[in-house]
Amino acid sequence: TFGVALSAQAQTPDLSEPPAIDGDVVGDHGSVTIRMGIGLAETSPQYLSSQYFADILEERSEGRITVNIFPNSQLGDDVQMMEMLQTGTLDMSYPSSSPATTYVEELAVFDLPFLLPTRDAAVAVMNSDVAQGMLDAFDGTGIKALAFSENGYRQLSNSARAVESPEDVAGMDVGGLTIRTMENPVHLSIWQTLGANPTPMAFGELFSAMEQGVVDGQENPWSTILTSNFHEVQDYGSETRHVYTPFIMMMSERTWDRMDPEYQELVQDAARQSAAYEIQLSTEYDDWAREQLEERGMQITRLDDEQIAAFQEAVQPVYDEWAPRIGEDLIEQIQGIVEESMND
Ligand code: TK8
Repeated sequence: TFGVALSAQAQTPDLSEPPAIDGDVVGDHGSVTIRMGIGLAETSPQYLSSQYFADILEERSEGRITVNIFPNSQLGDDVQMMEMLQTGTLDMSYPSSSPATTYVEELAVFDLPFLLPTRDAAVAVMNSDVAQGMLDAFDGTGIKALAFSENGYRQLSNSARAVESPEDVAGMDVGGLTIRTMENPVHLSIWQTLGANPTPMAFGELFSAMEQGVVDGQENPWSTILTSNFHEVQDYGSETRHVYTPFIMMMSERTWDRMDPEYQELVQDAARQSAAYEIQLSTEYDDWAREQLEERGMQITRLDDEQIAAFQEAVQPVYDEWAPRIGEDLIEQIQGIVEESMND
């Protein structure tokens, strides 16, 4: 069961319970303890689905495989934890795809703004052979990439002013917003193109940077903004949905290689099942989190199609710069999957 701290209770909608754990009990191949570091809080879909992952492993190994989850970036941020997987000082992590482009460059396709217009399209892309091929491309880096799930649609927040247009980001007379970005060159390009002053920064440092005014704002899905209490230091939100970011569930290759093939198959199955559950939770959380943020005083600007179109037009130079570097063929493949999913 998912005990969430009472104080956090108010931050958790009545979410769907995870699917019942079915599947055979695996053979006895010894005891395995997995240390898993994640970036988000215990109330996040990322944590709740990681707990489900742990429950599947524990139940189907009769307690021989246990997973200890360390949330809130307490073991480090996405970049640091991926390095810890490579050296084997951490067994699992769950970063966004964006900082992982240093290992698999093709992942940067997910950072192209407005590429994935609907969640159905995003899920179709993550489940596609070309995306699964990106997970396979981690082989040999020291990281075993197990499954994609949903970080979600990124929304802009800031402490300076309401934003409903690219001009509001650039602040024609008062200067551009300073925006923290993930450590990813396409995100830097997006906010530079919009006239902001982007600053790459680890997620774990972001709250205090906003509290001290080092940055005006950041961009993350509503559920992350809520569960990380960003509304305490951010007065304005804008429903830009400018990028859909996946999470990638990862294991150290050293941990993976030490496990019996039957345990490896169980870990792979559990990763896929918990990733599917995470996408369901993240979907349920999204609108509810935005309402909670408004109740907690955040002034959220909803953008109409025309205002979104103005942002899409303003960031076109990002495609001009990055399409050749990411690969026109890959982008066309992804756009083909998007169109197919929209026609279903
Ligand atoms: C959490 C991060 C976070 C990401 C970011 O580990 O860095 O802004 O969106 O969710 O992966």
